[in-house]
Amino acid sequence: MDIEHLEKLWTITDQQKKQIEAGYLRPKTLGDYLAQWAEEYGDRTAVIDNSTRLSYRQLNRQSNRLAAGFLKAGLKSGETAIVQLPNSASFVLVIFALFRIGVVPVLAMPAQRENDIASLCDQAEPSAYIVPDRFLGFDYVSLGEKLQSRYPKIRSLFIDGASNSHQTINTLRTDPVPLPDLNPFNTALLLLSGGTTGAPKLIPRSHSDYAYNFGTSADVCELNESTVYLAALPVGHNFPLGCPGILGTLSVGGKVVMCRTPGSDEAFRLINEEKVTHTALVPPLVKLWLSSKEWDTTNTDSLSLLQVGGAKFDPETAKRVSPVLGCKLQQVFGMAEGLVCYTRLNDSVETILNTQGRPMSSGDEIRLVDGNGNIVPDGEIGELHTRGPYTIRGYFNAESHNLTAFTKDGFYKSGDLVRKTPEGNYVVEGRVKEQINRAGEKIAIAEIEPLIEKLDAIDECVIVAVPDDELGERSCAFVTHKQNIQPPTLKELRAYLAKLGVPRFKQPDQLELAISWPLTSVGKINKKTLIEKAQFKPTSRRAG
Ligand code: OOB
Repeated sequence: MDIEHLEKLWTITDQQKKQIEAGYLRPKTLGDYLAQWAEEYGDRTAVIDNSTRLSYRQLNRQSNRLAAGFLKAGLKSGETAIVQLPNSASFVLVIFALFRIGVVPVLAMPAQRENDIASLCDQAEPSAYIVPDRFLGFDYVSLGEKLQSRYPKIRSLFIDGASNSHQTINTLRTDPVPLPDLNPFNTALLLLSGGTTGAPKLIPRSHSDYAYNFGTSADVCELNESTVYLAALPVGHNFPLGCPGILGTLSVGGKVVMCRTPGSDEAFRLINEEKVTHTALVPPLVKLWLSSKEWDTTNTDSLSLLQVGGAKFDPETAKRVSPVLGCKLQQVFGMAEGLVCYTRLNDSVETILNTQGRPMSSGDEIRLVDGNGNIVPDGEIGELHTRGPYTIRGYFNAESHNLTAFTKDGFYKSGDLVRKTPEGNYVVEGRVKEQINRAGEKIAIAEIEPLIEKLDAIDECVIVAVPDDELGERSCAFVTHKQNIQPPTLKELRAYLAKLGVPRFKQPDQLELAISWPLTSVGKINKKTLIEKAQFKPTSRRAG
């Protein structure tokens, strides 16, 4: 690759230069990739949902027409737009249209509510917000209007579906116009972090690093033209989007099948009807699918690979995947910040059941360090720090946070406690972050505790992650309360949080009253003791 030539065209950082020279990053935008796929795969089906079936050519053409519509509606290159769409063909059209005009989509999850989106608005200052009219009974137009009145910078609310008062994705499309020339090394999309302390941070992924992410993932997972990928997890998440997910499948000419919810009823039906070969799940969903198999006789024989990641997958459940679902298992340990580890399809059963695999790229660097930042001896547990061609060097608009989230030499401090096996695979043992991984969805404890402490009756609140058979981890709020005020019940607490716009998954699953806090020898609250207590009383004040 001739760097001098590229530098004449675009601004390129020194790190990017190194990655280009090493052959990892290519000077091509995501919009250009779609145009190339349309050339190569033409009339093959690219994506289907319950009402739409788009060929590669149609996807390319319609996203060009939507790009023109967005420009006409006033969106400008360099702006951001929050995209909160469920799994649908529209999602793919919308993100490619935005990629093409250099408007950066912030990929929000359908389950997020006012508080979460407000925090994204604070960070990204979006010019547009793109929502469905309704999804799973929830009215997103009202949510959009509320946010628009709170954030006047949001000039347009675009609706996927029907609307009298706002522009819709369907009516927006118009004749193609010349599109801006974009730097492929610039940010193409903003993913949401799992959240460490406080609200999720925004993760800037460039056209070229994301293309490397899904392209290499597609290689490692051995996808090809006959791959039929079921998008069951919410597609704004890095796992179903680019590991290899939707984009990896499209890059090889496969077919993407959109599943609106990840439950087994819809998923099994689609696997059968569309002869799905690949899909990705978080561990709690695997358990649900496995138990559904006991009574659901829908034929799922076409499934050849189930990817499982996002949270620790226990080896006992892992063992049941192949016999019950009749497919191979792949463990995936990844993060929206970049690094993705996979077990390989031809690894031994031992490795696949008991490890979370190894990095997908020879350019990935991993250090396991102790509390002082020193590298731990081989085989011992340390915090995983990583750097590589597709791992970010900083969050979006978060300068002060970046000083602590990355090392001086550019490694991302993942907060995961990991050990390396003699064969070179990684096993996730825990994490140093204050975070709950509830069925793969990450809850930043520091975001919820202060909200609960605002209640008159509550003195102090400490939330802990409690191991849970169904969810992997559930959240338990311990509270000390003021003597003469009746503390809330779990139901009341949840209703209060819901009113503040906290989505259900972030509301505590369990509430326990404490009189005083158990302390460690250095005087910190002993969370281990709290977790044990919460486990000991698993049903005391849990909601049904
Ligand atoms: C994926 O991405 P995020 O950004 O939602 O969450 C990343 C965090 C990791 O730092 C780790 O704490 C946890 O989720 N995690 C796992 C895991 N995979 C992710 N913990 C244990 N075992 C695993 N297999 O979750 C994500 C991104 C790309 C692909 C897959 C998952």
